[in-house]
Amino acid sequence: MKRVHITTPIFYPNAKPHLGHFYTSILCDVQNRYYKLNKFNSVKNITKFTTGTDEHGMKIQNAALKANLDTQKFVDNLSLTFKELCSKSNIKYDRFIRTTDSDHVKEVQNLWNMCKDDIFMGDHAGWYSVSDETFYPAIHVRELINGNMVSLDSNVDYSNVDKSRTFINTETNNNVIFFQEKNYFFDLNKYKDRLIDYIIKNPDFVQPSNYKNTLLNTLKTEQLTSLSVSRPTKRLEWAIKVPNDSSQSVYVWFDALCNYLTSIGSLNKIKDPSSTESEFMRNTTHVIGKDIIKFHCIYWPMFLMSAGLPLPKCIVVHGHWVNDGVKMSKSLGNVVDPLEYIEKYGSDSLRLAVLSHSNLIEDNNFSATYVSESRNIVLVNKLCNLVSRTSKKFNPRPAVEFWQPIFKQNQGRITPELYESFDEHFKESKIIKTALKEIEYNTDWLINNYETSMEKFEYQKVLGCLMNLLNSGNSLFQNAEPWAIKDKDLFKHRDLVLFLSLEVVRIFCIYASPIVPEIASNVLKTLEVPESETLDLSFAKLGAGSAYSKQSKKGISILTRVNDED
Ligand code: ME8
Repeated sequence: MKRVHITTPIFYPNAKPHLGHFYTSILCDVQNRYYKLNKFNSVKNITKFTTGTDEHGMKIQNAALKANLDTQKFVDNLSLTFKELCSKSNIKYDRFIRTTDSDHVKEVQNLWNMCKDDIFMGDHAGWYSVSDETFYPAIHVRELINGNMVSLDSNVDYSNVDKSRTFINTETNNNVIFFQEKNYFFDLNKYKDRLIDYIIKNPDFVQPSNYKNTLLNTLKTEQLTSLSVSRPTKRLEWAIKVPNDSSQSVYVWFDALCNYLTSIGSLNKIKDPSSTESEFMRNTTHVIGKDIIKFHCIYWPMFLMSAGLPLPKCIVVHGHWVNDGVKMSKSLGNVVDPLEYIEKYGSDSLRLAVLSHSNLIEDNNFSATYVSESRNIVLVNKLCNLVSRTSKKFNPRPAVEFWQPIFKQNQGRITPELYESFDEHFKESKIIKTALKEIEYNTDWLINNYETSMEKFEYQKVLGCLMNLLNSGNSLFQNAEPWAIKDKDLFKHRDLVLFLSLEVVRIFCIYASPIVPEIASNVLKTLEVPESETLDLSFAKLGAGSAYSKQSKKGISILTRVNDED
């Protein structure tokens, strides 16, 4: 038995969620559902999947002010829109954490106390981006003068400049403001070498490796300054107070990162290496966008080292969804609303669309056609149509179960003897042989690679193979024309075609169930696949499980096309 913890970032509820939030959440939901499947090696997993909203900080405080709403009311309303996205997208979390939850407030203060030896008070002057909730060094700051980006002048005191002047940072192009104040600092430098060493010794800690290499390079070449981990309460009221010093409020990122601990349980329990809570933490996979690497791959492990808490198993990073090359973001307003697509095409179609057209390394461009094709071509034409075709009335009723023991005896392998035995029955076994080779090739690939690919979040590869499998089932049916077989001697031929088509559908649905859970479950129910077999990969082989072909005059209809114009 293994305990597994999967997390999305907790999102800022300063606006409604968009496709980027949907994407990270789907990557996690698929991973969580995958871990719930029984594997070939029969390791049972207990999973915990957490998501939520990051509700403190200046960004939220300002957004509530702008909306002229009480801050608590403001976050209550927007947090609900993130929950709604989960329920409408079939994202099944175990806990939706809000940083305003009372247990979390207590654990943030606990974490602060555990890190206390590395926290000190100091004077701070620097450029802060409220939008990114982070300080930027002066070399990454420019003043916007008549549309031109002008470097700062080291001889100028920027602490008292006119409020109408505009400064931006060159990393995210968001506005920055100069602050001079007393803050608590965390000593990052103390853990730098230990972190570099850890990342080198644990090559999968940050994945995929392109992000790890850039991170290591940054860590090795750039000077780390101490991190400011508090703000004066008079400037930041909407925050958790520093223990024993209410004049200072905890920095929103220190607060937010701690959610990953709170959602497991109390910090004191996590600290005990023999506890189940500690096991969850050691087996945590954080999934994040590349915009927040620094916080998760530098600050977070350092806070944990300082507190004497276990590090997560890995941090999986993905690229951004972009619109005309620019990152989709709430502040720019260039976003795609996932609910619009879910309402029109269904959640499975959007899940399938984003996962078929993305990988972790690159940025991805969204197109509405992806969703329409996922629904109309893949789910309706290829999957449900095959179910419908196999269920259209055949006379006499097909005895597809005749073939099941034969495949079972051969453990789903197509031996030369089995080919021979087909030849006894079939005039045209070439079609069957071709289809069998393809089906066997693809199921072999899944048996050997599904687990590794899923665990590396290479969903696109898995989908590629599943599509090939589905295509081979459709070609077999189309080419063999079982509906046209009227010769009694060839009924076994006809039933083998039906059997193999059903097997393709059944195997496809078991493997695809984490990605398109709703349709996979509907199809498997229609085929009367016993529930115990739907969640177990050992049944996802030719002849290894049971499926029943119901017959109806028109064929069973599970899903219909959506007209793009509607
Ligand atoms: O950063 N493409 O919250 P946030 C892909 N509260 N993913 C995107 C995206 C895009 N265009 N835009 C956003 C925060 N995301 C903090 C996190 S965690 C302790 C605190 C996704 O609302 C992606 O996962 O700005 C990104 O990292 C995250 O949303 C940022 O969400």
